[in-house]
Amino acid sequence: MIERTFSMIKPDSVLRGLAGEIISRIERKGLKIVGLKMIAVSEEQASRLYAVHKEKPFYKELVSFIRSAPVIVIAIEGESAVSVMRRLIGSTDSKEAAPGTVRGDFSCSKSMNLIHASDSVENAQNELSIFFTEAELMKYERLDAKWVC
Ligand code: FUP
Repeated sequence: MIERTFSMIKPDSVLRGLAGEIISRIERKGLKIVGLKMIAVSEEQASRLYAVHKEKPFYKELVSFIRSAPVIVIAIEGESAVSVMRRLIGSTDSKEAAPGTVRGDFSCSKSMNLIHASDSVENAQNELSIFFTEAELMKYERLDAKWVC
């Protein structure tokens, strides 16, 4: 099923010059980028994105990290896009993330783990609405669409 998902290239990736590498992996996988922009995350956006973590001991640090430098927010479309992106980024704790994944290849940290991607279609819809208006999501077809899945 064609799904939409939300991803965020976090401050550590931007500051380490890894954004292009990560975007490239998403493109090369065959997923379609339908929205993309560099932003400074507002306090409100951070608290909406991380609402489920509000009571966690790491919440304050999480919000201050995500607001510490620019991020790149990405709207992605494709066959099973939610689970494909989750596999492409790797497990939360980068020390345990498999080689070949973004986190597995470029990070050893649990908190500075380079990238976020929604973990369900419902969360994707909600997270997309925090960062994109409908008008910002582009409609086009990739020329290689029928070759990649
Ligand atoms: P993920 O969906 O893989 O990004 O992971 P979670 O939604 O469980 O966590 C969101 C973010 O909280 C992670 F990207 C990093 C941070 N986090 C910590 O800093 N410490 C923890 O123990 C767990 C998560």
